[in-house]
Amino acid sequence: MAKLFGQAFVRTLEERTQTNQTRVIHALDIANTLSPDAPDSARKELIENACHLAAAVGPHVVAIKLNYPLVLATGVEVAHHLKMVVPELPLIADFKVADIDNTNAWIARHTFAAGFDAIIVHGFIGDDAIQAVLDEARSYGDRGVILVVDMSHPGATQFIHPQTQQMAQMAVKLKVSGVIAPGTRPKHVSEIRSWIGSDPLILAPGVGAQGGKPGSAIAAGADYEIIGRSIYQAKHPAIKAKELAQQTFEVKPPKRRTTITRRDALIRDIAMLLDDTGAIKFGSFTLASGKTSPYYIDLRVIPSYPHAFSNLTNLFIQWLNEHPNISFDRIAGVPTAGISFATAICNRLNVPLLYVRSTPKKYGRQKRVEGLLNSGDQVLVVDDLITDGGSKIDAVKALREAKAKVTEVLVVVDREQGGVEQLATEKLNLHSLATISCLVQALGKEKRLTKQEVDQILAYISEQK
Ligand code: NUP
Repeated sequence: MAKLFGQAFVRTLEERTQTNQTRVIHALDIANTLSPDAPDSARKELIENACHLAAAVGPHVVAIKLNYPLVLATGVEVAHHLKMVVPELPLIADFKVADIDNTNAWIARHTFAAGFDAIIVHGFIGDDAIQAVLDEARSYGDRGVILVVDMSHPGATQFIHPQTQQMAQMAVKLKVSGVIAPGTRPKHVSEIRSWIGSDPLILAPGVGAQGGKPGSAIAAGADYEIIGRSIYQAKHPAIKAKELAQQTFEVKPPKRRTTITRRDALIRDIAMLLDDTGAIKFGSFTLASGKTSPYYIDLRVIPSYPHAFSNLTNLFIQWLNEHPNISFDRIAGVPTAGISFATAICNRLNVPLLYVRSTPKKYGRQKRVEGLLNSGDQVLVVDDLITDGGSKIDAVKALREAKAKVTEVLVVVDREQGGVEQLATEKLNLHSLATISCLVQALGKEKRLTKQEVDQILAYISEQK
């Protein structure tokens, strides 16, 4: 798959979609009400208001978009102030860049240097002038570039819309991070999706104040809806943002070819994360059984890498969101590694945590399940790895004795050594973020393992089955 510009930016949006359950980008256009004659004090106040609003709506949006009036009124340093208050929120500069290559490069430089994560550029200026921005995006550590291929206002149908298809094709050729499509015309959003394929993001403004219905652009194939006035002019912007987040998230987006590529992307991300942290190692290792293995996995190191740990938690949550049929009241961690993963997931999802001791407490009521469990609670069991499933079955037995209902077990890596079959004997379904063979193949694709190594390890894995 072609690598799009602004991978980190795109990933952050995708992760926030899952963790915060929203597909809203807030257009923080609050300077639209400031008179150009306003005194300096009003401009300072504007920065404070912008920060205040961003912090309030932050949990319900994936990113913040800033427009010209705000930046003209406050200076480009508004980005820096926002980064201090909401560092987790990507900032998009809606500058609709539309100049010659040299000037565009300078606009992009100033924008990225100020801290913006992505910039919006007009498509009609042609590929050389867009390429100048892409070059800057790359030299500033791969920032995002979003191309306007259509717009949401009525006049867009005069000159822009007739050229949309060609601009969409150029967007694919240039591998931009995403495109702007009209939230006021969902039919055109689906057309644009069919032209650009599954990879580039679609950001659709025009929802709310301009007449677009919340969720309708998402239903037509957009990834995000850009919403301004409906939020910042609301009596309670955070409540309104939350409501819009729900409306955009509960919509079922049309099936994209990405179901496959997203799965592949998830496996690739896990593979890279395990490789980067040394949680997976390749070579020749002597196992406790005395046998040698060409790989060794120890996921207990991951929590010592806070960034990787947080990313792995996001991947767990992404997986859970993609499997809504797996419902649970509580999550139980299996000692020892499973407890740290279960804790992180519960914390993010606001779900009660349990954990299961490997041996009963020596005093008191000899409990094995720690935490609050009601009889009949549906419990999801989480662990790092599964080999043959022994420790999972043991934990499930303890949970069932404590009157929990347990049918689902989720692990990061399935070593494919009979875990699925063993668990099935206890009426348990095993789910894994990745199997060992998928991880090895992904590392081969990423050139972290040679073809010969991949073949050798895959042969070993199938011998173990
Ligand atoms: O086609 C476009 N339509 C549009 O509204 C492209 C845009 N970038 N926008 C911007 O999205 C617009 O300038 C404003 O910042 C935001 C929509 O705000 P609102 O209509 O929800 O208040």
